[in-house]
Amino acid sequence: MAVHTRASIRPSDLNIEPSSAALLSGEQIQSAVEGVLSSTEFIDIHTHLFAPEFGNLGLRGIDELLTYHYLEAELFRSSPIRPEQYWTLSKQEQADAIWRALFVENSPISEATRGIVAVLQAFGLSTDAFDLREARAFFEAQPVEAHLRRVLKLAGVNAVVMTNDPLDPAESRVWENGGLKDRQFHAVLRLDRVLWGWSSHWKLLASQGYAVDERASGNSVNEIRRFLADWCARMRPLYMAVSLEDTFRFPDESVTNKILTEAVLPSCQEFDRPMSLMIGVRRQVNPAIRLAGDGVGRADLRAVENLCRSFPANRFLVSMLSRENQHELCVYARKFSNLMPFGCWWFMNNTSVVEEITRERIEMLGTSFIPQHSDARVLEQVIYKWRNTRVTLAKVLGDTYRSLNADGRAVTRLDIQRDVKRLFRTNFEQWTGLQRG
Ligand code: RAT
Ligand code: ZN
Repeated sequence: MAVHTRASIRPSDLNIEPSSAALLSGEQIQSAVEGVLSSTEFIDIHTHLFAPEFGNLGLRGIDELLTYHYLEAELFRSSPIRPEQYWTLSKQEQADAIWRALFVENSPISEATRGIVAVLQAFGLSTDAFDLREARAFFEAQPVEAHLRRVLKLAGVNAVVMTNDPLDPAESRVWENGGLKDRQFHAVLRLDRVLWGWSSHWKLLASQGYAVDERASGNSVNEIRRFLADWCARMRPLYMAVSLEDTFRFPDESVTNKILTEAVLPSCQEFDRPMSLMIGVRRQVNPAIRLAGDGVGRADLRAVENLCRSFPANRFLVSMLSRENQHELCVYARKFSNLMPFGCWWFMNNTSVVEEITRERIEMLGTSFIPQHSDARVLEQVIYKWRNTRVTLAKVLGDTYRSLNADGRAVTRLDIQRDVKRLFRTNFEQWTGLQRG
Protein backbone atom coordinates (compact mmCIF):
# COMPACT_ATOMS: atom_id res chain seq x y z
CA MET A 1 0.00 0.00 0.00
CA ALA A 2 1.37 3.44 -0.91
CA VAL A 3 2.03 5.55 2.11
CA HIS A 4 1.75 9.29 1.59
CA THR A 5 4.42 11.04 3.61
CA ARG A 6 4.97 14.76 3.80
CA ALA A 7 8.07 14.21 1.67
CA SER A 8 5.85 12.87 -1.15
CA ILE A 9 3.52 15.87 -1.13
CA ARG A 10 4.73 18.57 -3.50
CA PRO A 11 4.63 22.19 -2.27
CA SER A 12 2.67 23.11 -5.38
CA ASP A 13 -0.13 20.81 -4.17
CA LEU A 14 -0.47 22.95 -1.08
CA ASN A 15 0.12 26.31 -2.75
CA ILE A 16 3.09 27.19 -0.54
CA GLU A 17 6.67 28.35 -0.93
CA PRO A 18 8.80 25.30 -1.82
CA SER A 19 11.45 26.26 0.74
CA SER A 20 8.87 26.24 3.57
CA ALA A 21 7.88 22.65 2.92
CA ALA A 22 11.43 21.31 2.64
CA LEU A 23 12.46 18.86 5.35
CA LEU A 24 15.00 20.51 7.63
CA SER A 25 18.21 18.88 8.74
CA GLY A 26 19.08 18.92 12.44
CA GLU A 27 21.45 21.84 11.80
CA GLN A 28 18.88 23.86 9.83
CA ILE A 29 16.24 23.62 12.53
CA GLN A 30 17.71 26.29 14.80
CA SER A 31 17.93 29.00 12.17
CA ALA A 32 14.44 28.14 10.91
CA VAL A 33 13.05 28.47 14.46
CA GLU A 34 14.78 31.81 14.94
CA GLY A 35 13.59 33.03 11.55
CA VAL A 36 9.98 32.08 12.24
CA LEU A 37 10.01 33.59 15.73
CA SER A 38 11.35 36.88 14.44
CA SER A 39 9.01 37.09 11.46
CA THR A 40 5.80 36.15 13.31
CA GLU A 41 3.94 39.09 14.80
CA PHE A 42 2.63 38.26 18.26
CA ILE A 43 -0.49 39.28 20.14
CA ASP A 44 0.38 40.75 23.52
CA ILE A 45 -2.53 39.31 25.46
CA HIS A 46 -2.04 41.16 28.77
CA THR A 47 -0.48 44.59 29.22
CA HIS A 48 -1.09 47.77 31.17
CA LEU A 49 -0.54 49.91 28.07
CA PHE A 50 -3.13 52.24 26.61
CA ALA A 51 -4.17 53.28 23.11
CA PRO A 52 -3.35 56.91 22.17
CA GLU A 53 -6.92 58.08 22.86
CA PHE A 54 -6.31 57.41 26.58
CA GLY A 55 -3.78 60.27 26.65
CA ASN A 56 -1.56 60.45 29.72
CA LEU A 57 -2.73 57.09 31.03
CA GLY A 58 -0.30 55.59 28.53
CA LEU A 59 3.19 55.67 30.06
CA ARG A 60 6.33 56.08 27.93
CA GLY A 61 9.90 57.33 28.02
CA ILE A 62 12.99 56.94 30.16
CA ASP A 63 11.63 58.33 33.45
CA GLU A 64 8.65 55.97 33.40
CA LEU A 65 10.86 53.08 32.32
CA LEU A 66 13.25 53.64 35.21
CA THR A 67 10.54 54.10 37.83
CA TYR A 68 8.88 50.80 36.88
CA HIS A 69 8.00 49.13 40.18
CA TYR A 70 10.19 46.11 39.35
CA LEU A 71 13.17 48.53 39.44
CA GLU A 72 11.94 50.41 42.48
CA ALA A 73 12.06 47.14 44.41
CA GLU A 74 15.69 46.73 43.31
CA LEU A 75 16.61 50.32 44.21
CA PHE A 76 15.92 49.74 47.89
CA ARG A 77 18.35 46.81 47.88
CA SER A 78 21.24 48.77 46.39
CA SER A 79 20.81 52.28 47.77
CA PRO A 80 20.55 53.64 51.31
CA ILE A 81 17.52 55.74 50.26
CA ARG A 82 14.46 55.06 52.42
CA PRO A 83 11.07 54.56 50.74
CA GLU A 84 9.61 57.57 52.63
CA GLN A 85 12.39 59.73 51.16
CA TYR A 86 12.02 58.27 47.67
CA TRP A 87 8.29 59.03 47.49
CA THR A 88 8.92 62.73 48.15
CA LEU A 89 11.11 63.04 45.02
CA SER A 90 9.86 64.18 41.62
CA LYS A 91 9.58 61.53 38.87
CA GLN A 92 12.86 62.73 37.30
CA GLU A 93 14.67 62.68 40.64
CA GLN A 94 13.40 59.16 41.27
CA ALA A 95 14.61 58.06 37.83
CA ASP A 96 18.01 59.71 38.50
CA ALA A 97 18.31 57.86 41.81
CA ILE A 98 17.53 54.53 40.15
CA TRP A 99 19.90 55.17 37.26
CA ARG A 100 22.70 56.07 39.67
CA ALA A 101 22.18 53.13 42.03
CA LEU A 102 21.47 50.36 39.54
CA PHE A 103 23.26 51.46 36.35
CA VAL A 104 26.20 53.62 37.41
CA GLU A 105 27.23 52.28 40.80
CA ASN A 106 26.33 48.67 39.93
CA SER A 107 26.21 46.56 36.79
CA PRO A 108 22.67 46.26 35.44
CA ILE A 109 22.56 42.48 35.35
CA SER A 110 19.07 41.78 36.72
CA GLU A 111 16.30 41.02 34.22
CA ALA A 112 14.59 44.40 34.73
CA THR A 113 17.80 46.44 34.52
CA ARG A 114 19.03 44.56 31.45
CA GLY A 115 15.70 45.44 29.92
CA ILE A 116 16.48 49.14 30.18
CA VAL A 117 19.85 48.57 28.55
CA ALA A 118 18.18 46.71 25.68
CA VAL A 119 15.68 49.54 25.15
CA LEU A 120 18.43 52.20 25.06
CA GLN A 121 20.39 50.04 22.65
CA ALA A 122 17.33 49.56 20.40
CA PHE A 123 17.21 53.33 19.89
CA GLY A 124 20.97 53.74 19.47
CA LEU A 125 21.28 55.58 22.81
CA SER A 126 24.30 55.14 25.02
CA THR A 127 23.84 52.41 27.59
CA ASP A 128 26.49 53.57 30.05
CA ALA A 129 25.96 57.32 30.25
CA PHE A 130 26.62 59.02 33.56
CA ASP A 131 23.22 60.75 33.50
CA LEU A 132 19.92 60.67 31.62
CA ARG A 133 20.19 63.85 29.55
CA GLU A 134 20.60 62.16 26.18
CA ALA A 135 17.84 59.61 26.81
CA ARG A 136 15.41 62.26 28.06
CA ALA A 137 16.02 64.49 25.05
CA PHE A 138 15.48 61.53 22.71
CA PHE A 139 12.19 60.33 24.19
CA GLU A 140 10.80 63.85 24.58
CA ALA A 141 11.42 64.49 20.88
CA GLN A 142 9.42 61.46 19.70
CA PRO A 143 5.98 62.17 18.23
CA VAL A 144 3.53 60.07 20.27
CA GLU A 145 1.76 58.18 17.51
CA ALA A 146 4.75 57.46 15.26
CA HIS A 147 6.82 56.39 18.25
CA LEU A 148 4.09 53.99 19.37
CA ARG A 149 3.94 52.29 15.95
CA ARG A 150 7.74 52.12 15.79
CA VAL A 151 7.95 50.52 19.23
CA LEU A 152 5.34 47.89 18.40
CA LYS A 153 7.17 47.09 15.15
CA LEU A 154 10.47 46.76 17.02
CA ALA A 155 8.77 44.45 19.51
CA GLY A 156 7.24 42.29 16.77
CA VAL A 157 3.76 42.78 18.22
CA ASN A 158 0.78 43.86 16.14
CA ALA A 159 -2.04 43.65 18.66
CA VAL A 160 -1.97 44.88 22.24
CA VAL A 161 -4.49 43.95 24.91
CA MET A 162 -5.03 46.58 27.59
CA THR A 163 -6.25 46.28 31.20
CA ASN A 164 -9.34 48.45 31.63
CA ASP A 165 -10.80 49.28 34.99
CA PRO A 166 -14.42 50.43 34.67
CA LEU A 167 -14.22 52.02 38.13
CA ASP A 168 -11.24 54.25 37.35
CA PRO A 169 -12.65 57.74 36.74
CA ALA A 170 -9.76 58.73 34.44
CA GLU A 171 -10.54 55.76 32.19
CA SER A 172 -14.30 56.03 32.35
CA ARG A 173 -14.07 59.57 30.99
CA VAL A 174 -12.42 58.21 27.84
CA TRP A 175 -14.94 55.38 27.48
CA GLU A 176 -17.80 57.80 27.84
CA ASN A 177 -16.33 60.15 25.24
CA GLY A 178 -15.89 57.94 22.22
CA GLY A 179 -13.79 55.16 23.79
CA LEU A 180 -11.31 52.98 21.97
CA LYS A 181 -10.71 53.63 18.26
CA ASP A 182 -7.19 52.38 17.66
CA ARG A 183 -7.26 49.09 15.78
CA GLN A 184 -4.05 47.72 17.30
CA PHE A 185 -5.41 47.93 20.85
CA HIS A 186 -8.10 45.83 22.49
CA ALA A 187 -9.95 46.16 25.77
CA VAL A 188 -10.22 43.86 28.77
CA LEU A 189 -12.80 44.31 31.49
CA ARG A 190 -10.72 44.13 34.66
CA LEU A 191 -12.81 43.33 37.70
CA ASP A 192 -10.45 43.43 40.69
CA ARG A 193 -12.37 46.16 42.44
CA VAL A 194 -15.63 44.32 41.89
CA LEU A 195 -14.46 40.82 42.69
CA TRP A 196 -12.04 41.10 45.59
CA GLY A 197 -12.48 44.71 46.56
CA TRP A 198 -16.27 44.70 46.76
CA SER A 199 -16.51 46.02 50.33
CA SER A 200 -14.57 49.17 49.46
CA HIS A 201 -15.93 49.64 45.93
CA TRP A 202 -19.61 48.66 45.84
CA LYS A 203 -20.50 52.30 46.48
CA LEU A 204 -18.82 53.27 43.20
CA LEU A 205 -21.25 50.99 41.37
CA ALA A 206 -24.07 52.48 43.37
CA SER A 207 -22.89 55.96 42.32
CA GLN A 208 -23.03 54.84 38.67
CA GLY A 209 -26.73 54.02 39.18
CA TYR A 210 -26.69 50.31 40.05
CA ALA A 211 -28.79 49.19 43.02
CA VAL A 212 -26.19 47.11 44.88
CA ASP A 213 -25.41 46.61 48.56
CA GLU A 214 -22.38 45.72 50.63
CA ARG A 215 -23.13 41.99 50.85
CA ALA A 216 -24.16 41.74 47.20
CA SER A 217 -27.51 40.49 48.44
CA GLY A 218 -31.02 40.66 46.99
CA ASN A 219 -31.12 42.15 43.54
CA SER A 220 -27.41 43.12 43.62
CA VAL A 221 -26.38 40.20 41.43
CA ASN A 222 -28.77 41.25 38.67
CA GLU A 223 -27.55 44.80 38.99
CA ILE A 224 -23.91 43.68 38.71
CA ARG A 225 -24.89 41.79 35.57
CA ARG A 226 -26.46 44.96 34.21
CA PHE A 227 -23.21 46.82 35.06
CA LEU A 228 -21.19 44.16 33.22
CA ALA A 229 -23.50 44.26 30.22
CA ASP A 230 -23.22 48.04 30.00
CA TRP A 231 -19.42 47.90 30.19
CA CYS A 232 -19.25 45.08 27.67
CA ALA A 233 -21.26 47.20 25.27
CA ARG A 234 -18.98 50.19 25.88
CA MET A 235 -15.60 48.40 25.85
CA ARG A 236 -16.24 45.33 23.72
CA PRO A 237 -13.65 43.51 25.87
CA LEU A 238 -11.83 40.43 24.60
CA TYR A 239 -12.16 38.87 28.04
CA MET A 240 -12.95 39.69 31.66
CA ALA A 241 -10.15 39.46 34.21
CA VAL A 242 -9.21 39.44 37.86
CA SER A 243 -6.06 38.92 39.89
CA LEU A 244 -6.58 36.88 43.04
CA GLU A 245 -4.67 36.25 46.25
CA ASP A 246 -2.86 32.98 46.94
CA THR A 247 -5.63 32.27 49.49
CA PHE A 248 -8.36 32.20 46.82
CA ARG A 249 -10.69 29.22 47.30
CA PHE A 250 -13.62 27.94 45.33
CA PRO A 251 -16.21 27.11 46.44
CA ASP A 252 -16.57 29.12 49.62
CA GLU A 253 -18.97 31.56 51.21
CA SER A 254 -17.15 34.77 50.22
CA VAL A 255 -18.67 37.72 48.39
CA THR A 256 -15.95 37.21 45.76
CA ASN A 257 -17.27 33.72 45.02
CA LYS A 258 -20.86 34.89 45.00
CA ILE A 259 -20.19 37.67 42.49
CA LEU A 260 -17.92 35.45 40.41
CA THR A 261 -20.37 32.58 40.08
CA GLU A 262 -23.70 34.40 40.06
CA ALA A 263 -22.79 37.47 38.03
CA VAL A 264 -19.39 37.39 36.29
CA LEU A 265 -19.29 33.83 34.93
CA PRO A 266 -22.90 33.93 33.72
CA SER A 267 -22.10 37.24 31.97
CA CYS A 268 -18.99 35.70 30.40
CA GLN A 269 -21.27 32.98 29.04
CA GLU A 270 -23.87 35.43 27.85
CA PHE A 271 -21.31 37.50 25.94
CA ASP A 272 -19.17 34.51 24.98
CA ARG A 273 -16.06 35.93 26.71
CA PRO A 274 -13.34 33.97 28.51
CA MET A 275 -12.51 34.78 32.14
CA SER A 276 -8.88 35.39 33.04
CA LEU A 277 -7.77 34.38 36.53
CA MET A 278 -4.32 35.51 37.65
CA ILE A 279 -3.76 33.78 40.96
CA GLY A 280 -1.12 33.94 43.68
CA VAL A 281 -0.51 37.56 44.62
CA ARG A 282 -0.02 38.50 48.29
CA ARG A 283 -1.04 42.11 48.32
CA GLN A 284 1.04 44.71 50.13
CA VAL A 285 3.47 42.49 51.98
CA ASN A 286 5.48 45.70 52.35
CA PRO A 287 3.17 48.70 51.93
CA ALA A 288 6.08 51.16 52.36
CA ILE A 289 7.25 50.39 48.82
CA ARG A 290 3.75 50.74 47.34
CA LEU A 291 3.24 49.03 43.96
CA ALA A 292 6.52 47.16 44.48
CA GLY A 293 5.25 45.85 47.81
CA ASP A 294 3.19 42.87 46.61
CA GLY A 295 4.50 39.35 47.16
CA VAL A 296 3.71 35.83 46.03
CA GLY A 297 2.21 32.76 47.66
CA ARG A 298 1.53 29.23 46.55
CA ALA A 299 -2.16 28.85 45.77
CA ASP A 300 -4.49 25.88 46.02
CA LEU A 301 -5.31 24.92 42.44
CA ARG A 302 -8.30 22.90 43.54
CA ALA A 303 -10.12 26.21 43.13
CA VAL A 304 -9.32 26.16 39.41
CA GLU A 305 -10.23 22.46 39.18
CA ASN A 306 -13.61 23.11 40.82
CA LEU A 307 -14.33 26.11 38.61
CA CYS A 308 -13.42 24.32 35.38
CA ARG A 309 -15.61 21.35 36.33
CA SER A 310 -18.54 23.38 37.66
CA PHE A 311 -18.59 25.80 34.71
CA PRO A 312 -17.89 23.64 31.65
CA ALA A 313 -19.48 26.22 29.35
CA ASN A 314 -17.03 28.90 30.51
CA ARG A 315 -13.48 29.31 29.19
CA PHE A 316 -10.73 30.17 31.67
CA LEU A 317 -7.41 31.82 30.88
CA VAL A 318 -5.18 31.12 33.88
CA SER A 319 -1.76 32.35 34.98
CA MET A 320 -0.18 31.44 38.30
CA LEU A 321 2.28 33.69 40.12
CA SER A 322 4.07 31.01 42.09
CA ARG A 323 6.67 28.79 40.45
CA GLU A 324 5.41 25.94 42.64
CA ASN A 325 1.97 26.07 40.96
CA GLN A 326 3.15 25.82 37.35
CA HIS A 327 3.30 22.04 37.02
CA GLU A 328 -0.13 21.53 38.60
CA LEU A 329 -1.56 24.08 36.18
CA CYS A 330 -0.34 21.95 33.27
CA VAL A 331 -1.88 18.85 34.83
CA TYR A 332 -5.23 20.61 35.20
CA ALA A 333 -5.05 21.84 31.60
CA ARG A 334 -4.75 18.18 30.56
CA LYS A 335 -7.97 17.46 32.47
CA PHE A 336 -10.02 20.45 31.36
CA SER A 337 -10.10 21.73 27.80
CA ASN A 338 -11.84 24.89 29.01
CA LEU A 339 -8.58 25.87 30.76
CA MET A 340 -5.89 27.77 28.86
CA PRO A 341 -2.62 28.37 30.75
CA PHE A 342 -1.05 31.64 29.70
CA GLY A 343 2.04 33.73 30.26
CA CYS A 344 4.82 33.78 32.80
CA TRP A 345 3.45 36.40 35.10
CA TRP A 346 5.43 39.08 36.96
CA PHE A 347 7.95 37.23 39.22
CA MET A 348 7.82 34.32 36.73
CA ASN A 349 8.92 36.54 33.85
CA ASN A 350 12.65 35.89 34.27
CA THR A 351 14.65 34.09 31.61
CA SER A 352 15.49 31.00 33.68
CA VAL A 353 11.93 30.53 34.93
CA VAL A 354 10.35 31.22 31.53
CA GLU A 355 12.58 28.57 30.02
CA GLU A 356 11.66 26.01 32.66
CA ILE A 357 7.92 26.73 32.53
CA THR A 358 7.80 26.74 28.73
CA ARG A 359 9.63 23.42 28.42
CA GLU A 360 7.24 21.90 30.96
CA ARG A 361 4.20 23.25 29.12
CA ILE A 362 5.36 21.99 25.73
CA GLU A 363 6.11 18.56 27.18
CA MET A 364 2.68 18.33 28.78
CA LEU A 365 0.48 20.34 26.43
CA GLY A 366 2.14 20.49 23.01
CA THR A 367 1.05 23.78 21.46
CA SER A 368 -2.24 24.10 23.37
CA PHE A 369 -1.22 27.00 25.64
CA ILE A 370 -0.20 30.67 25.34
CA PRO A 371 3.46 31.00 26.32
CA GLN A 372 3.74 34.64 27.18
CA HIS A 373 2.33 38.12 27.63
CA SER A 374 4.46 41.19 28.35
CA ASP A 375 2.60 42.79 31.28
CA ALA A 376 4.26 45.99 30.06
CA ARG A 377 3.30 49.12 31.98
CA VAL A 378 5.54 51.44 29.98
CA LEU A 379 5.37 51.35 26.20
CA GLU A 380 9.02 50.69 25.36
CA GLN A 381 9.17 47.70 27.73
CA VAL A 382 7.61 45.59 25.01
CA ILE A 383 10.89 45.81 23.11
CA TYR A 384 12.97 43.95 25.69
CA LYS A 385 10.24 41.73 27.08
CA TRP A 386 9.37 40.28 23.68
CA ARG A 387 13.01 40.11 22.66
CA ASN A 388 13.77 38.02 25.75
CA THR A 389 10.77 35.80 25.04
CA ARG A 390 11.96 35.15 21.48
CA VAL A 391 15.49 34.32 22.65
CA THR A 392 14.22 31.83 25.23
CA LEU A 393 11.63 30.32 22.91
CA ALA A 394 14.28 29.88 20.21
CA LYS A 395 16.25 27.71 22.61
CA VAL A 396 13.26 25.72 23.82
CA LEU A 397 11.65 25.18 20.40
CA GLY A 398 15.01 24.46 18.76
CA ASP A 399 15.65 21.67 21.28
CA THR A 400 12.09 20.39 20.91
CA TYR A 401 12.21 20.09 17.12
CA ARG A 402 15.68 18.55 17.20
CA SER A 403 14.39 15.89 19.60
CA LEU A 404 11.42 15.27 17.35
CA ASN A 405 13.76 14.97 14.40
CA ALA A 406 15.96 12.52 16.30
CA ASP A 407 12.86 10.51 17.21
CA GLY A 408 12.21 10.06 13.51
CA ARG A 409 9.79 12.76 12.41
CA ALA A 410 11.03 15.27 9.89
CA VAL A 411 10.31 18.94 10.52
CA THR A 412 9.58 21.66 7.98
CA ARG A 413 9.62 25.42 8.26
CA LEU A 414 5.90 25.25 7.64
CA ASP A 415 5.40 23.09 10.74
CA ILE A 416 7.33 25.61 12.79
CA GLN A 417 5.32 28.50 11.36
CA ARG A 418 2.05 26.80 12.14
CA ASP A 419 3.11 25.98 15.70
CA VAL A 420 4.51 29.42 16.53
CA LYS A 421 1.40 31.01 15.09
CA ARG A 422 -0.80 28.79 17.21
CA LEU A 423 1.15 29.54 20.38
CA PHE A 424 1.37 33.30 19.96
CA ARG A 425 -1.80 34.07 17.97
CA THR A 426 -4.33 31.38 17.12
CA ASN A 427 -4.95 30.00 20.60
CA PHE A 428 -5.84 33.47 21.78
CA GLU A 429 -7.78 34.40 18.65
CA GLN A 430 -9.88 31.28 18.92
CA TRP A 431 -10.59 31.77 22.62
CA THR A 432 -11.58 35.39 22.27
CA GLY A 433 -12.94 35.49 18.72
CA LEU A 434 -10.43 38.24 18.02
CA GLN A 435 -10.38 37.69 14.26
CA ARG A 436 -14.17 38.01 14.15
CA GLY A 437 -14.02 41.39 15.89
O1 RAT B 1 3.30 42.78 36.82
C1 RAT B 1 2.81 43.80 37.31
O2 RAT B 1 3.07 44.92 36.88
C2 RAT B 1 1.91 43.68 38.51
O3 RAT B 1 1.99 44.81 39.26
C3 RAT B 1 0.44 43.54 38.24
O4 RAT B 1 -0.01 44.63 37.52
C4 RAT B 1 -0.09 42.38 37.54
O5 RAT B 1 0.50 42.19 36.32
C5 RAT B 1 -1.58 42.50 37.38
O6 RAT B 1 -2.06 42.64 36.26
O7 RAT B 1 -2.25 42.47 38.41
ZN1 ZN C 1 -0.62 42.80 34.79
